[in-house]
Amino acid sequence: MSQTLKIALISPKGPLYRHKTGIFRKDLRAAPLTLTTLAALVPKSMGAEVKIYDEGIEDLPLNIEADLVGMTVITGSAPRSYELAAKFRQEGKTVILGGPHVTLLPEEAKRHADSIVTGYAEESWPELLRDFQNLKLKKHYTMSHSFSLEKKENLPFPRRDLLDQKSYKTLNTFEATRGCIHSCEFCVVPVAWGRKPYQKPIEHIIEDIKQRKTKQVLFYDLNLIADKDYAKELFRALIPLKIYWVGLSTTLIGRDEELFDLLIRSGCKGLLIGFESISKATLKTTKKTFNNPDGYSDLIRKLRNAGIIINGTFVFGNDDDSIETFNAVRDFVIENQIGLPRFSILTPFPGTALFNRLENDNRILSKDWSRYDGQHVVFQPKKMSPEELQLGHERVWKEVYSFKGIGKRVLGNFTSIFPIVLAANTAYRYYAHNLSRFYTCRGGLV
Ligand code: B12
Ligand code: SF4
Repeated sequence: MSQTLKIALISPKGPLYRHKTGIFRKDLRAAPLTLTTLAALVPKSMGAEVKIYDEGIEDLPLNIEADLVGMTVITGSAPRSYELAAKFRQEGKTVILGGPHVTLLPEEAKRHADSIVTGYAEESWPELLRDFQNLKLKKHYTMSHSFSLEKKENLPFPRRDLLDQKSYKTLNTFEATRGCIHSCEFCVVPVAWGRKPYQKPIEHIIEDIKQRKTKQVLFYDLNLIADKDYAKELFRALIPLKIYWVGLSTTLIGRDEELFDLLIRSGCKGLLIGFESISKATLKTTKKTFNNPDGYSDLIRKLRNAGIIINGTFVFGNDDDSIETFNAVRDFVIENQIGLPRFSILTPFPGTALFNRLENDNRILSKDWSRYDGQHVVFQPKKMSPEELQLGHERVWKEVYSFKGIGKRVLGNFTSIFPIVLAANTAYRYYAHNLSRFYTCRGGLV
């Protein structure tokens, strides 16, 4: 080992999210917080040199100078992560793997690493680094039951200074909370991290935003309103900053007037909302029954009237979906003028209740994790063939992002961030029309 400990933190590319030919154009690339957070957690007393590599924006150098390599792994990037891990280990580097996929499948990940970290790593990562320096590295570090984001000593501000600023649309990404209180059948969140919201002290988030001197904020929290009281407090604290922000919420945002009012006053201009389906039967199967399709149009209108752009997400391939579902969802999205709709193919991420159900029914067709990216069919659908699902999904993307489709939708979204909406629509149009080029196999099928 060199005298100064050298740490390389890498986010390996997935099939859709890759350098140069990647499908996520710069307009859709906001800086992830994973590696900047890990970099900030390296104890200063170690005097380590830390470098960050995001393979989604740059090719990795042929020779990375590092004693220890930490990689973040999501399911779609697992094969690439394991390939890189083998190369680095051959070169004598110590490889640590962490992230959602490692948390879901620790035994698999262990086979490819010197050590793994499961769960959130605010406490375990510094412990691992100290053990490494003392030549006492353990095989597995995990999040303790008492883990909390409330302990200020665990929360240095992310090292955004280590990122290549030019390659991202914005570095101003933040998170106030992690986790979720719901348990939708397809979701990795309750399985990986438990049904619990982890919350940072509000003054900590406000200080981070202030230090960035930014007026435009993107929250990565998977469900910012999981705990409504906390959300109200956060929104109240955002009001004096006079920023505008975008983030993620559930459809429940429309059902609490005080929360909704504070949301608008806090500067919210865009929300990603998982509508998932317009069928009650499907929502029942997926255990997302708090979504009520009868109320979707009213909610969408309410948000649009408040000047909030909706990034509405829909999933195809549930057991009640048939080939009629594609046109029904397409028409719903266009008629309701959803500003930025997104579609994915139902993906049974390993470890989820959905994966277990399909596995028990012998309906998993592929365990090539690189295809677990929401755009490939990896299971046998019930009311259509895998090919019909793949092609129907691709067709909806194209029709919703045709010039006519964009025109009809954005007409209802003349808000203060209209130029951003237009740019994002253009980026999604590119995505829609190039999707098939990014399939990892012929026609996107197994
Ligand atoms: C930014 C983001 C992206 C970015 C960048 C992806 C990346 N590689 O980071 C983009 C937009 C490209 C993206 C794409 C996709 N994403 Co995404 N994304 C996120 C998001 C919103 C934020 C990540 C983040 O910054 N989190 C904050 C940091 C601090 O938390 P963290 O990443 O969990 O890291 C902590 C721990 O997990 C741990 N840790 C993580 N990695 C490591 C590594 C080491 C070495 C150690 C020690 C610890 C450690 O330590 C950190 C501190 O506690 C998360 C959701 C979320 N809020 O986490 C989804 C998430 C990671 N994405 C997800 C998915 C499904 C996707 C897509 C498939 C979506 C789609 N249909 O297109 C694609 C996949 C693209 C591909 N494979 O090619 C899932 C992953 C599930 C899975 N099993 O794979 C998540 C968890 C969201 C969800 N709904 O469940 N995504
Ligand atoms: S509400 Fe969203 S984040 Fe929460 S469990 Fe359901 S899909 Fe996952």
